[in-house]
Amino acid sequence: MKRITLTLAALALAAAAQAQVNVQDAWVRATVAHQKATGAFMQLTASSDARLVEVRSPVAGTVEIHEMALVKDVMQMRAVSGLELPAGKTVELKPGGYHVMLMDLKRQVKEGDMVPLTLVVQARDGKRQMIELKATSRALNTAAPSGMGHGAQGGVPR
Ligand SMILES: [Cu+2]
Repeated sequence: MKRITLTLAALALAAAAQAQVNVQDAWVRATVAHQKATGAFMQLTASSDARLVEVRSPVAGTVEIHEMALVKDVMQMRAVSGLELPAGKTVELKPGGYHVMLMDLKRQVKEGDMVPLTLVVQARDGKRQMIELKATSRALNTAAPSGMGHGAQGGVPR
């Protein structure tokens, strides 16, 4: 019993030292059958400087953080090693901008599905925390990122 109490106290201390990251409006673009990749989008606001370094999801074999970049006059997406979350600033992941790329999808993501995502956020001091959330799947008629060239394989991760 004593050991459990101590562990809880240690966890509480660790939590207090971490940046609070507020996640809003997390959603995933619904897919059609056999589609192998899709995007996840959200707004992130960190209470102190932090960096999104990794995203995991059980629906995808590979998850990357992507940016859009103009390569030879063509907008392409490419993987980045992380996304800065400056203190107090809302960073928007949206179609046509930064996004979480869910690749090697294990199943179709249907409209209305709740897609589990784990965000790994690193604070300035190197401490990492995991944020578990569920993103709602939405079917949108806006232009899909898949319509653009995909530079993830050829891109140089920073
Ligand atoms: Cu992408």
